[in-house]
Amino acid sequence: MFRSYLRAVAVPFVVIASLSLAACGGSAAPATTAPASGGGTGASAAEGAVKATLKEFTITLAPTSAKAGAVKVDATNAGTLPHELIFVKSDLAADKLAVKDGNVDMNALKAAGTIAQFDAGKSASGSFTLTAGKYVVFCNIAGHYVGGMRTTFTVE
Ligand SMILES: [Cu+2]
Repeated sequence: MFRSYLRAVAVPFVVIASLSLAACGGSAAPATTAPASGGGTGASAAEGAVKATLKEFTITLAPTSAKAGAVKVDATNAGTLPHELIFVKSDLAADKLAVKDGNVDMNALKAAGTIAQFDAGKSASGSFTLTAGKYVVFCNIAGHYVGGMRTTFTVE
């Protein structure tokens, strides 16, 4: 009488315990999703394009030269203010253009290419036909050229 009572209680307990153990073991850890890796430099700019990075107050061109003919310029505004990009053919050093009222005096100069003012965080591009020679490249928004937004570019 006592033995059969024990068995009647014990057996269901063991079955339940092993079931819940199995349930625990069966729960798989959530799959970890590896973040997609950056994978290096990614898509490169269009072949032959010059990359221009504008900010306060520098202009960085890469590369700093191109073959004569059609030159595509992809400009990125990495700064906090609107900027523009002007190419002028000149043998002068980047900081030697005539300045009037804080800006490059464009009266005596002819732009070989211009990317009109565009906002911070944006990109803009232009395709210019450039002949061989030296160029000064700058931003002519008030005070920006004087502030340092100027560099040189060579067309071979
Ligand atoms: Cu500027």
